[in-house]
Amino acid sequence: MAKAVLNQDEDAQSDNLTESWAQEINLDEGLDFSYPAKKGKLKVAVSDEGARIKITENNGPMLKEELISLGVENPQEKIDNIFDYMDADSEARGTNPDSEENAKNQELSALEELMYAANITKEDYGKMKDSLTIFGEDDKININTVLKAWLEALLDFLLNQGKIDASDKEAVLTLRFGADLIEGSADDGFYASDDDLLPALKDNFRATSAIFRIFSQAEVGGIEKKITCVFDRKNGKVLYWQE
Ligand SMILES: [Ca+2]
Ligand SMILES: [Ca+2]
Ligand SMILES: [Ca+2]
Repeated sequence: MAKAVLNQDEDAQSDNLTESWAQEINLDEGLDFSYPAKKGKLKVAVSDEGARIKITENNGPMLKEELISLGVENPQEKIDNIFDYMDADSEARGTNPDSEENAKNQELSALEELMYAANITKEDYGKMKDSLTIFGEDDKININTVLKAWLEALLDFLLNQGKIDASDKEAVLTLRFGADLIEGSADDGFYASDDDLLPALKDNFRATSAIFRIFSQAEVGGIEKKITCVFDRKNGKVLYWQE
């Protein structure tokens, strides 16, 4: 059902929160498609994987900003630990000699594998898991679906680097969240296509997404089943499946 909604998407130039896939769904909670079926209940929630930051070396500096705003302690060290776990070599970067211990030295195949990286605690993972991803056709984030807190952090990062100025930041936030600057209110807007993005934002942001996370929860005869899958709409491939 969720796949069908995604495949019927009305606008190829933009994926944003006014569209059917998100419209019927509260991005935080998911929509309850609970129907009083004879014996079961079903709940489906779709979220945009492109609203998350992809864990790549390129995105390292932005990841650090994100970890800081998520309240992860020693963010630079944790990022070093994560990249050491993934990078092909066995040389510890940073100051922690244990950083390469038991490293996979390959790309992650599931986000949960972050917990195997040196010094990444369950608590760290809990803070990071809803904001990061290992999926994405490139390193860019969908400016139309990213949460306000993350968008602000990323814009501040670009501001500090001198890539944008304060009025650029204000213009982006006003476009996305309206004059009230409140996320989720009636005056929120979106970018209709990549062409509308400031040139300085195009390295980090896009207006569309290819990859979505679908969470479904079914209850039949008192037995509950939860499935999370990550789905690439472009090629119809399931990238991740967890029951
Ligand atoms: Ca390394
Ligand atoms: Ca390594
Ligand atoms: Ca608003």
